[in-house]
Amino acid sequence: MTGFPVAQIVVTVLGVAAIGGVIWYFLLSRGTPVAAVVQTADGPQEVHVMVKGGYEPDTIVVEAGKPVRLLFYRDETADCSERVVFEAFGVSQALPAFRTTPVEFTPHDPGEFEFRCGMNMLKGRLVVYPPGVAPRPTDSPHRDHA
Ligand SMILES: [Cu+2]
Repeated sequence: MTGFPVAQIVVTVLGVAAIGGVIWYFLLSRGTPVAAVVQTADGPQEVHVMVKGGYEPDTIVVEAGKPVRLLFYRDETADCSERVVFEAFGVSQALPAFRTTPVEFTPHDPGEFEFRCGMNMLKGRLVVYPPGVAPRPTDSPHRDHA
């Protein structure tokens, strides 16, 4: 359920990377979701997630063994999205409407972990890759849209 074109996400990612002067990468996973990670200087892997009838991106790719800070901006008042749950990490966090709420934890083991709303309707995936084994960046984000 992506609301805006990939090109716009790329522009945003480039802008964030330029502003932060940080290492960044993004990739496409199974067609639609785009996960952008910014490795901040002080450690946490930061990812901004828009919450509006779903999660965007709905696939987030991070490195194992390093702290993760997910910044959820909930752009709606619909009850469905008022809580985000990462069961594997013991997280059940309320997300006030029209605010950014950080969710922080450290994934120690590689794997794929679901996250969801409190009602188990909206879903996303956290993909944790082994330390130092970054996924290959996608050459062209438009490749799958030809
Ligand atoms: Cu829900």
